[in-house]
Amino acid sequence: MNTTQLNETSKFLSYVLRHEPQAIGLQLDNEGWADIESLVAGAAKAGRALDISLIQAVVSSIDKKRFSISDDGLRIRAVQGHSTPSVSLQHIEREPPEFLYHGTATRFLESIRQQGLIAGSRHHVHLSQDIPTAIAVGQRHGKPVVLKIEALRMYQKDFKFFQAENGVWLTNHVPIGFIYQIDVQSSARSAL
Ligand code: HQG
Repeated sequence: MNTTQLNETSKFLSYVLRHEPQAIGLQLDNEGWADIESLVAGAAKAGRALDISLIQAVVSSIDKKRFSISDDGLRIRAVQGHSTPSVSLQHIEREPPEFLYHGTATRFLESIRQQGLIAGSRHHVHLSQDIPTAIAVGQRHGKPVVLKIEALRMYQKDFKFFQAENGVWLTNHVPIGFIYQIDVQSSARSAL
């Protein structure tokens, strides 16, 4: 199994386990679990050779822990990042640290200034625990920019925070008053 094969399989699993299970006739329960046998059968019908050893290799090789397999080994799910309406994962609600970070791209800033951070097509706004992770997330969209979020102050004002199994922090909406843009080089912060 080479890295390309693992990455491609990971993308395919993200697609069907987070966004479009119906593309291969797969059912997810509302906690996001899919039967591995049905996943393999659905993938085969769609012309993709997938087997349990490849799935296990992807699950254990990805440092971000995107997926988890049930204790009985029969089911798999994505631990966060869903957009499909068939899933409503009950994430653990938690008190966040004082600050969390959101990586985005400069082209979104104007709209974020108007609306704050919104979940868009996903179920939550995703927040990172550290700046390097936020930079990597932002780079996926263009020229990265890191926003510093006053998470604890939000929590004290009754905004809910959740933590996915892989450590990613989630919330429903971040109003503009809790967001600062930080200059990653000098770590100075300014109002957005
Ligand atoms: C932006 C990855 C305009 C938001 C990562 C982001 C993450 C706005 C984009 C996970 C906005 C949505 C999620 C507003 C937010 N106006 N744009 N008001 N509010 N945005 O991909 O956070 O690799 O849905 O800044 O590790 O980039 O998939 O979310 O740029 O945890 O496992 O709208 O995906 O994990 O983009 O990434 P996304 P994200 P995986």
